[in-house]
Parts: sequence; C-alpha cells; structure tokens
Amino acid sequence: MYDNATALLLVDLQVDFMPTGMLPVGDGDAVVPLANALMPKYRTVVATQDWHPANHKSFAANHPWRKPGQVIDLNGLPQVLWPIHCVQDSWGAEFVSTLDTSAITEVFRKGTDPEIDSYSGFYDNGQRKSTGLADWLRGRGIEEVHVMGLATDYCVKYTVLDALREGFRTLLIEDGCREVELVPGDGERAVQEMREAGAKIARHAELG
Ligand code: VGL
Ligand code: ZN
Repeated sequence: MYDNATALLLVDLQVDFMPTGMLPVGDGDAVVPLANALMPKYRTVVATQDWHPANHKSFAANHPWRKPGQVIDLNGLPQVLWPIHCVQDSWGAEFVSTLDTSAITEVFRKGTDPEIDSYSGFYDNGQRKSTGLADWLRGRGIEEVHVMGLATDYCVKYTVLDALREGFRTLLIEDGCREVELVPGDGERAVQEMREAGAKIARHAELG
C-alpha cells in the first residue's frame, strides 16, 4: 500500500485503444492485468476517459478529403487526424471489460469540445480549459502520481507533462504503457521527453 498522498492515474484504458479497436494501440490489452494488480495498492485511483462528441474535429472523417495520420491546423494548433474513436456513450468509449473498474475512485473525461483535442487528463491541448483533475487531486492531499496506460506517445505523455507542470511528483510506470508510434521511435522519444521534464521512469516491479 502506498501512502495516502500517492495516486494511480490510469490513462484511457478503453475499448477503442485495444488491438481490435478503432484506434488500435499494439499490445494495449497487455497493460490491463497490470492496472488490476496495482489498483488495490492505492487509496486514490483516477481513470481518464477519452470522450469525444461524434463531430469532433480530431476525426479525419469530419474533414473532406482527409485521412488518419495527416496533420492539419485546428484553431491555431497542429492536430493529428485520427480514426473515429471513443465517441461519447459508444461501446468503443467504454473501459475495457477486463479492467476492474470497482477500484476506480474517480473518472475524468476529456476531449469533449469538438474544436480542440485533449490528450492530457489535466488540460486540453491549448492549455485553455482544465478538467479539474489537478484541483481534485490537491483536494485529496495528493502530492505524487504514478501514471500508466495508453498511449505512451500521446495521452500518457501529455498527462505526465501536465502533472509535472502542476507540481506533482510524477512517476511513469513504463511497462504499464504502450505506444501508437505513427512514426517509429515515438514511444522511446516520449519516454525521453518525460524523463527530461522531471518524471521518474520505473518498471512496475521496481515500485516500492
Ligand atoms: C489518444 C489519440 C487520440 C490516446 C487519444 O489516448 O493516446 N491518442 N486520442
Ligand atoms: Zn481522442
């Protein structure tokens, strides 16, 4: 059991990010048993949920003649276009059925504004609107977060960078993550970026 000031953050363990989902993360299902094993060790477990309206502008299908993987300018920010995924109330947006959701303390949803994407569980990609996660954590006396989930090079990375910016000691559970890797090497580069920003990187077996 960790002390009460440490929370586990589970990033986007949803059907659409599993290998058979709409935005498949290779081997993404392999981290679910790890999440289940870790949850009972924390008093506070937060799960983020990518939660897009069907008209979300991160979907390639909502732009004529665009396909997934292309990058556009969306309201002044570069935006990777994705397949339709994690549409609010759809099956693909649900937590994967193998995840033990009974141990989750609170769920934070993100990506609900169709005009801006939100990889981080804390803020949208323009740092314009907060999900309330940082204040919620502080309200519970949390000082340190342990982060795992999907995908290393997008939602995990931005969640970790924002956690650090918000002043939380932040540890990445490296073997609890998998990457999308639109470009080969993106996963490794993301881990490097998190390390340089001040995150501790550990494998789950090394956790206290
Ligand atoms: C994610 C791309 C689009 C993620 C979410 O969870 O990493 N990636 N939406
Ligand atoms: Zn998304």
